[in-house]
Amino acid sequence: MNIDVKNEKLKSWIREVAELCTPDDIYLCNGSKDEYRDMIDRLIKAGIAIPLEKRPNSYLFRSDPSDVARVEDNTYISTSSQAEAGPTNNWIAPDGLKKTMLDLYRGCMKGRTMYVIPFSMGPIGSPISKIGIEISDSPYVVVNMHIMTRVSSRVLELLGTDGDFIPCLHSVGAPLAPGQKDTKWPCAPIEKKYISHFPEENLIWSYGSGYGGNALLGKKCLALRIASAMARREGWMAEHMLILRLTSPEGKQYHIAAAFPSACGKTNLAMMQPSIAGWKCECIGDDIAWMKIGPDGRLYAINPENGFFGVAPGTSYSTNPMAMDTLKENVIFTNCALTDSGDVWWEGMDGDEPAHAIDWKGKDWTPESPADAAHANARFTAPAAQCPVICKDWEKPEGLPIDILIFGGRRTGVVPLVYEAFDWDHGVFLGATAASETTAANIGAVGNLRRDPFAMKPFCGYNMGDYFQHWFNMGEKLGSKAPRIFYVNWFRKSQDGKFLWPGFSDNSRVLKWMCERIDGRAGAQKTPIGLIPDEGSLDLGGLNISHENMKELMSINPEEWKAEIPDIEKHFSTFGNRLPEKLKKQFSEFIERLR
Ligand code: TSX
Ligand code: MN
Repeated sequence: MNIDVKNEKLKSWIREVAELCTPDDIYLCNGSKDEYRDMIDRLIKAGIAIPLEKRPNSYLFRSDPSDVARVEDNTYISTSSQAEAGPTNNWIAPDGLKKTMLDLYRGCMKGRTMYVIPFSMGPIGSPISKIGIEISDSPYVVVNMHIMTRVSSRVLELLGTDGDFIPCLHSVGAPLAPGQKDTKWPCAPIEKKYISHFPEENLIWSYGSGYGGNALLGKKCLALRIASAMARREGWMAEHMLILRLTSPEGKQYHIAAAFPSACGKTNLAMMQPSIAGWKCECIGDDIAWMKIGPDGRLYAINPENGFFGVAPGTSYSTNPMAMDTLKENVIFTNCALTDSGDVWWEGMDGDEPAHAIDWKGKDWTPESPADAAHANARFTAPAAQCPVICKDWEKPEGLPIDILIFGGRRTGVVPLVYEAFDWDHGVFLGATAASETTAANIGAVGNLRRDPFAMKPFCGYNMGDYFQHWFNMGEKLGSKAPRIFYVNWFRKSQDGKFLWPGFSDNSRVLKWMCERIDGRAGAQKTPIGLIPDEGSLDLGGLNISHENMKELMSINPEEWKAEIPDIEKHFSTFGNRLPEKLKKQFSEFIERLR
């Protein structure tokens, strides 16, 4: 082995993996700009990265058509007992899963270079940060990790000889025979894809996919699945939440963390610019929050990531201008369309569709083509630091104090625009019952109601019943210093099928109401589901919304809510004896209030 590392655990792990996967070469990454440049240059020469004339230092990649999204059915939480993984996770016993995967890993890097990627989730050296090392045979993974995490040799220095790290092993699962020509996006067939987590030993093994959350192991695998299990053991929280700072005209700052299932516009809210005069909004993160109780007893959050890995289709100057301005340079695009002028394009972008483009599969496309030009899950990978509204304190090592937690979902009916939980425990009930109607962007039939507790269903690294209990435990520790909890639904429709709420920038009005609740300046009315804004307490100034529409938007129909009870019961019953007593109590009190 020709590479020089001082950390004993790392040294032996690299040797072990090299002997198992038998790569042609081993390369230790240092995270430098030169390294990025070199990798990109080689990918351009191989025809894998397409430089974009219109965006400096930006490149388009096209994945294999079979490798376009996270593979939830092939994702495993491998704990010694199945009960520990719980009903929301796929489970295989560690011994069996490791045996299967070792057979796949044997010789899997033949003909390839094995990259060793030292990275930090969270600012390097922050007390909340965690160090991971990803070993991967994918240069696409290396360049994306450069943007999404802090890749640096400083991480190795920090590790010293005996520091600990989270090993993240990744292979695209496509060894090359001598002389065999490589494909542009090597990967394994679906039945050989495994995204495996061993939370009892902080270990990640991913095989067969080169895409996003399957391959960039710092994100969903480490920062959510493994971190959530660590967080429970260590008394903190790893959540699927955006983080933002709202500043009032008087200059008072409020920090908000919000959890939404996919297709609810989390990245849009993270970068939202208020429509109300004098209020300012800054982005801290768009996907993951790690939260710890600080020395003053409050809950402090950091964004462990270094970039945005966002869905491109639907992103435009009208839905998210700050994201569009983030994407001007230094971006990796995946599965977007390529225009004749050397730019990327996707469905929902501003302006006219191009008369001709190359679609995400590399084929000619015109507006007459039956299929979309960009894949519905096409992505941008962009440095968070170049977002025009990134908060100047986004990398504060101690994090930022959270005042407000928000849950939400996409519901055409039943759920009002906003309501507040009576207290922390009631807020946990709201998070645990959070649900969203499926859209074309999800799997399954459009319009089905899917329970996605805390937006963590695909990301909780242990039994979700225990996760609910962990939330109650955190509430007890936080006591009167706990953030207040709210539930929102931007997507309620009128009888004639029109969105009742303008959403986007006008969501600032809802956030303002929450801030005024915190300060005791806005009134609320008790209803069976929670506290809703007093009439006149939501700032609707300058908004063209009729009194009738506002009434419909905020209406609570007890009969409709009673109709939700059987589904919540079914949802809760899946957790068996792991369902916390406190959640049963919340549920029966909810039913009682609806009587
Ligand atoms: O992201 C959204 N947000 C949050 C924004 C900060 N979207 C897009 C969701 C898909 C990812 C929304 N869509 C929001 C919203 O608040 N609201 C809606 C529904 C809606 C769509 C269009 C209009 C109004 C509401 N108006 C016109 O088209 C003019
Ligand atoms: Mn996410």
